[in-house]
Amino acid sequence: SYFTKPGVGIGNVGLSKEDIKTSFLEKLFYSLGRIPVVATQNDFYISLALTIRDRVFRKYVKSLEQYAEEDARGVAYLSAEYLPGPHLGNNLLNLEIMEEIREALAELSLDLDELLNEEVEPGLGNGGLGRLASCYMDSLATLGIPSIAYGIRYEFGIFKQEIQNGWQVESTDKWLHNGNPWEVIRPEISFIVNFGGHTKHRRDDDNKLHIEWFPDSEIKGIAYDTPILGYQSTAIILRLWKAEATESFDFAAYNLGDYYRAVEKKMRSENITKVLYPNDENLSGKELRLKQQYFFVCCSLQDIIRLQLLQGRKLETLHEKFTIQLNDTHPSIAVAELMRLLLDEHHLEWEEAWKVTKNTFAYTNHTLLPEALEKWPVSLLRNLLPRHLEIIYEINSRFISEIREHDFTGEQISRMSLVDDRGEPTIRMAHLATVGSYKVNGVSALHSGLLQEQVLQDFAQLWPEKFTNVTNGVTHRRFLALSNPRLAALISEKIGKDWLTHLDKLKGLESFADEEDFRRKWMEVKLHNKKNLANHIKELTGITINPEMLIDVQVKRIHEYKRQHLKVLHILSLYLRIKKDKDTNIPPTAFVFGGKAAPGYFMAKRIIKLITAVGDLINNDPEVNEILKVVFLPNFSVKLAQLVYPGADLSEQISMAGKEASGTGNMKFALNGALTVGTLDGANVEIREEVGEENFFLFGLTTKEVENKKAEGYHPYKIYSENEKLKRVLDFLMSDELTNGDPELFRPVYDNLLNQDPYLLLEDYQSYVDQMENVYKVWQDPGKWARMSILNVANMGRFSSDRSIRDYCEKIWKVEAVKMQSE
Ligand code: 26M
Repeated sequence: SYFTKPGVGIGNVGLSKEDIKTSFLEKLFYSLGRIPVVATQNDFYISLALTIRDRVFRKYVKSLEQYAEEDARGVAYLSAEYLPGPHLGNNLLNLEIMEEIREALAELSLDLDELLNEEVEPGLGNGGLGRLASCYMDSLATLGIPSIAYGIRYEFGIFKQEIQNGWQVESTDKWLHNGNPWEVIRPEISFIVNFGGHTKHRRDDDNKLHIEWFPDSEIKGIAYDTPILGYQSTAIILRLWKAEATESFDFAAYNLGDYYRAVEKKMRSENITKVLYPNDENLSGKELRLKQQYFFVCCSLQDIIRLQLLQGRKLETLHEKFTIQLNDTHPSIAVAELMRLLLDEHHLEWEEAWKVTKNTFAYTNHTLLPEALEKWPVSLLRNLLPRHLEIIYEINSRFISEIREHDFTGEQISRMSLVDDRGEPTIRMAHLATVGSYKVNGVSALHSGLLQEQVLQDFAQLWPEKFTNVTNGVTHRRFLALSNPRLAALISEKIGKDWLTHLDKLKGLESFADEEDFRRKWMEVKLHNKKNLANHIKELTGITINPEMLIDVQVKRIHEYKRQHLKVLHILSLYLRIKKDKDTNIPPTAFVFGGKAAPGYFMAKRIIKLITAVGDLINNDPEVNEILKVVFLPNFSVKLAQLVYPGADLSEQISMAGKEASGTGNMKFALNGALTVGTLDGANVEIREEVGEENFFLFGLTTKEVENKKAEGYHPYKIYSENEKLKRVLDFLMSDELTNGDPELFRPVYDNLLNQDPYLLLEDYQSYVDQMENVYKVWQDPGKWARMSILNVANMGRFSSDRSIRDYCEKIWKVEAVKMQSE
């Protein structure tokens, strides 16, 4: 081992307080050229981050040796999005040196919490899908699975959200502004990516067909590596690609002496990794988005092939050494790109190349929403990736010949085709991913079932063994141990610390659920977290909330199917009740919302304005504001999430059944002792099964009932006119009190609900309001509430991302953990 070679200096990377203090001051001095008296808080943060990064890299290098020695099979995770959250705290947790560092800094008159607060998190994702990828990295590292994650190093991540005058206002996320101490540039790991041009077909003397792609532009991708550390374990690499112009890009321009044109072209080519696209936006036809996808896929596949060849192995056995997971269809052009690399660059025959390809990829679907299924216009592909379009056509024609042999109807065959030519011809990326993968999975039991019955039903009929489920999970290290240290300590006091690596152990808490003293301590921790949350709410919004209130939270991207506006209707019903009769028995409640709306999503932005308008009305009405408060937390992020979940009493998971693929916030809330009010949607179904139906507030139609309701003809106006109280609530949307005299303000919401209501808010309204009454009844019995809260946490074991990753390893990847030798 490199580590035991004589004469190899590996520096002082000890974990003792004194070692860290020395390294920290050395970083400040030698890496930043500063001494403590003139250093800024950011200098101190960077020095600490670099100190910790050294220790993390040491673990990484060590594990690489081990993987090489065992010649292990590994996973490459391809995702266009990651939301790792702040690195520093998580690394300290996983190195188990949080308290030592706190003391070391205190001895230097520095406050760890202030330094933790300096970190700007990488917002390289939209929401659930990106955060899931990061939870999976945490578990891959913790479990010691040989793996690497690939993505895009967006210079600007998800936009920053401010609320001005109640409306969402977006600005650029300059996350790299203060420097990024966690990444290392790898200039030697770089690949050329081509675009455009045309192909030429020619036959050689043996009549063998050779196809050559003559692209008309090229870009270089450069690797930036960030180590992600597991708990008491090793680190894996997040490898993000940045686009740069190549040296030859400007050759012609320079010859003409047109320096400025050359620089302009350089800037244009570097656009590719400039900015993350917000999803929920109409992306079809967005050329830059397709360029981003192909760019990172092309670099990642070349890198994987490099690793395969470096280890002296043949490409014919690529699938034996690597499996590549496609996180949604965003990287699905990889199917065509791997074929191109194998055929054109490495000269395999079609059959051989196809065998390797379809045994290498596995595909995870994350949504059934028809508007979210990716389709790329054939015309765009022809311009940008002409060779890939040819390959896709060839895959399709072979696939169609294959299914013709089965008993599929003509209608089914055209439904299954990779090409949709009913209107402007497009390529269905989910079909390409399904045909080109050996496994396809959904992200909750319900969602995987629907995937096989609806969106991919013909494929499931053709290849039933290809389809499986892996229910999502979250890392309880970040979302309990790190973000809720008091609850974590209370749990460990009762059942020991094994739960950090085996979340099932939480089950041991069940036997204490009836212990008076334990319940009291449990609720004391919750109250402490609520005070902390209330303080931050005050700081961020100026709104005062009493920490004794029931804190009722809905944080997630704003979307009509998630039904934030159903919550608003409920709040308005309470408001009208109080206005009518001050002596209702509604318990004091703070309603907390958070989440971003895609900048182009009109209705979602209206819903934010609706929430803030209701907040302004209620928070400023002395008749009501002792009982109700409404808060919209701006710029929801991983950092804010870590503050919100521990302080929540009630978790709102109220999407229309059949629409939320899984949800993962639902798991994070329950893990922190919040009770859930929710529908039978996504992973709510499984959460309820685990915690017991008596510990879950259920309401609303089931997926089947939704289908039937729609089939028989749904008439929201009828519900509106027959439910007196609901009618009053809905009409209030048009009242001057709420709209400040602008009748157009909420008319789009009002009209949509009365006439279409595609997500059945009115249908589910009464059952929701009734279930909320039940919530209030239980809330007024603190002993019962505490018991339910403890039982929720005790039964969350299944929703650890460690379990999800074990499932992927067993059901899909056939990859095993590598045991780390201790140093
Ligand atoms: C696009 C256009 C218009 C409206 C919506 C979209 C859109 C919706 C969802 C685009 C992509 C979407 O899916 C990706 C995604 O983030 N899915 C989420 O993945 C999480 C992790 O598996 C799940 O927990 C969430 O339920 C799922 O929504």
